[in-house]
Amino acid sequence: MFRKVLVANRGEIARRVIHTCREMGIATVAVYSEADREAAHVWRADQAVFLGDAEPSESYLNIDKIIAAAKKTGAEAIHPGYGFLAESPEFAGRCEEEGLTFIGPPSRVIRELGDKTIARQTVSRSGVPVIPGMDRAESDPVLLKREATRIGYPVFVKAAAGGGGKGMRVVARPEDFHEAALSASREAKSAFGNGSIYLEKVLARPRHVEFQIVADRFGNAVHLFERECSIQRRHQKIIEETPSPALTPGLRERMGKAAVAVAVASGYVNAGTVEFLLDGEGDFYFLEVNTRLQVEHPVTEMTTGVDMVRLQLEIAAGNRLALRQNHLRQQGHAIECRIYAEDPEKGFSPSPGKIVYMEEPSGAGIRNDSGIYAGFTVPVEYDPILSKLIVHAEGRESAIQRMIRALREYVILGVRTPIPFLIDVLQSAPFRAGETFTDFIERHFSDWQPDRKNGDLARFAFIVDEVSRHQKPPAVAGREGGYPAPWETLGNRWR
Ligand code: MV4
Repeated sequence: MFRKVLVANRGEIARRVIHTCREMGIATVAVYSEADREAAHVWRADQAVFLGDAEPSESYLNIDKIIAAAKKTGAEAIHPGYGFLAESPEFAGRCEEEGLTFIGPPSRVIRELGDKTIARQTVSRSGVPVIPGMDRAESDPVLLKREATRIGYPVFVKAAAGGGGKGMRVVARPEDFHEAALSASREAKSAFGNGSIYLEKVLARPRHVEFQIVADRFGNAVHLFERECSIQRRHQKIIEETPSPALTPGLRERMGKAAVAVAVASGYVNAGTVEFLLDGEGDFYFLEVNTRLQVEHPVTEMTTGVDMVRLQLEIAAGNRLALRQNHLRQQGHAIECRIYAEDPEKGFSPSPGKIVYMEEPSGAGIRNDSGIYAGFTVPVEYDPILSKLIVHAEGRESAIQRMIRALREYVILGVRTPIPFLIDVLQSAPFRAGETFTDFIERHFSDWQPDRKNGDLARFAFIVDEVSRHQKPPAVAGREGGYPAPWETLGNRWR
């Protein structure tokens, strides 16, 4: 096993990776930028290397600086976390050339799966259903329009180098095709440096169900079941859970086998995610492969008992996968809520700033993967994720109850968070009924506003939210003038 690992990331995921390294006796090296001099991931590592200015290109996206930091500190391997360089074939390739182990798939696999048309070809050959459409990118507008007619409107115009929602257009009518294809191509060119586009049939009201896969260098591959990720807004996931309320045991088995077939067909090594869209008829279609550890991996860990980062380290070190598919079980139900520094009353716009006070939920079945502490200033330069709250309980109903309880306990003052919004989503009838479709937020919560009149203890999270806005603690019903909560004693000092 490695003696020292560099973690090329920040925030909650850097700390998450460090935790497992520590449990395995592996020394850790953090990297940080000017904006992260006081960030929690820096303290928790055994060593830390300063990269440079806050801009990602000078810090967490700077391949040369990160490679140099690994060499200087004697790290043998680099864990990229998610985002930043996690799915960069150039970065994985540089690690390979420099004799450092990239904790992820080989650069060739990242490159091939990063091109969505190559991925579609590979997956089609393995017999897994792909969404009807084109298997290669095309730039000739006449040929593209002919393909659109063949597929049938509405069609999805997608960037070959895209994924996660960028460079995508739905085209409903032939007369709109040309303009949409041009603008999608231009957007893809500027976002990915590659303007290639291809077409797919549009699936109506799908669910997003993804399978966690893991494969070793010896051709062994298993899946660790699914995650339901349909609850999102503008391609940003908000709530993830497992098991998916949409899967039957039979469908789960077929989708799991398909996910493993994708892993085998692509020569996959390490942990990855095979995304599917599931339609109303119970038919599923391959969407894309994410070649990284995902934000939502903890729900898989809670229900399978597997430490995903430990698996990644074992596989990267060249060990054989010890897991067997028929030994893996899903136990209970897990839900994750992403806690961002964003204002749910202002269109979820970023809300950076100093966290002046914080109280974290605790108790049975609760996990809080956090990158913050009271006193930390959330930088404006990066993805504003503060933490992920994960709960585990026996069933879906009890997990929802536990999550609502935990969200109500969670106090973060100084920045705005979506906690009151999340509580309302979890309490809503459609969520409780398992109506998890990709249009859920749009359909049920597009004009959400907090319920300001309800000021009882049951909406504690909302109350503290109000306090941070109005800077004067409201009377708390039912506390009979007992001790004020710490945040009630802060007066006006937090803003
Ligand atoms: C689709 C689709 C319907 N039909 N492709 C959005 C993100 C990107 N990874 C793929 N996406 C979609 N592709 C076809 N042919 C609907 C979506 C989609 C979506 C997918 C997953 C989660 C949320 C979504 C929200 C809107 C659209």
